[in-house]
Amino acid sequence: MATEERTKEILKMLHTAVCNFEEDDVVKWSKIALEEGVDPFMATMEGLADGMMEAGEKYNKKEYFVPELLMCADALYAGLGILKPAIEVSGRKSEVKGSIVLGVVEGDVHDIGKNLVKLMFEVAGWTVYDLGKDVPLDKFVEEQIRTESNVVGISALMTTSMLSMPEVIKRLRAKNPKVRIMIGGAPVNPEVAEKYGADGYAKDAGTAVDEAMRLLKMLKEEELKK
Ligand code: B1M
Repeated sequence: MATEERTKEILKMLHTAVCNFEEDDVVKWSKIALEEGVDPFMATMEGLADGMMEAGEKYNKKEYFVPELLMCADALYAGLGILKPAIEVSGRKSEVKGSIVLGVVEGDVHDIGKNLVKLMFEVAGWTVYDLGKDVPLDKFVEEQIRTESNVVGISALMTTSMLSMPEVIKRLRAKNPKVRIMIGGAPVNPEVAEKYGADGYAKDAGTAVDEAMRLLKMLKEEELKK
């Protein structure tokens, strides 16, 4: 079991390797993290995902451009390939197993965060219908009807693409007033979620499943009242 100091060092190495798009190093440090007993979810979020955040800051400062970001994303996914099975093994299975339609809204190709959210639902034993990225608005509605999922999760990473969220929510409700809708992504916050008429919001992958469980509970309680 790694000491606190060693854990910090491993997280830092993962962070730096993603940010410097050193895929081989990401693989190496992901394996070390597992060998030394670092929590794989922590390694993913506080190592890999944090490294991606720093890459974003470099992009803001014009030190990085789109090609560098893509190489950072490749490095992150190389690490996730190693850590994901361990997260699945260590994951807590929730008692309530719902199903969720998940996707990144039209006009937006940022899917790293959505994929981490998906991973957490899978780990918790949910059935995930992943629509991917740049999803046409009606596709969310069609997939919810096809799969009869209780929850729909919509992700957006841009202040421009998030503007489509209220329209998706409106169309989903028009077809199925009972569906529960949660939204997330960097430009989204609880106030935006309320303004857009979503039922729920999660700040990150670590809290997304709990929020969906809250929505399911709400739905069940409403049904019992009838
Ligand atoms: Co670009 N991009 N990008 N990008 N990119 C941003 C989002 C940006 C903020 C960078 C910046 O300018 N500072 C900016 C958007 C500005 C705005 O808001 N208007 C931007 C831009 C402008 C662009 C392009 C237009 C650039 C160009 O081409 N000139 C272009 C857009 C293309 C398009 O979508 N149409 C573009 C392209 C790209 C890449 C393809 C190169 C790449 C994406 C690769 C991929 O995803 N496969 C990329 C990246 C990597 C970023 C940044 C640097 C990092 C995003 C990321 O992966 N973060 C980003 C800057 C930033 O965010 N700081 C930026 C790591 C990830 C783990 O976090 O996605 O926030 P995040 O997910 C979190 C939470 O948000 C939450 O949980 C996740 C995990 O904890 N969450 C949910 C997410 N979805 C959720 C759903 C939920 C609940 C929680 O429930 C349903």
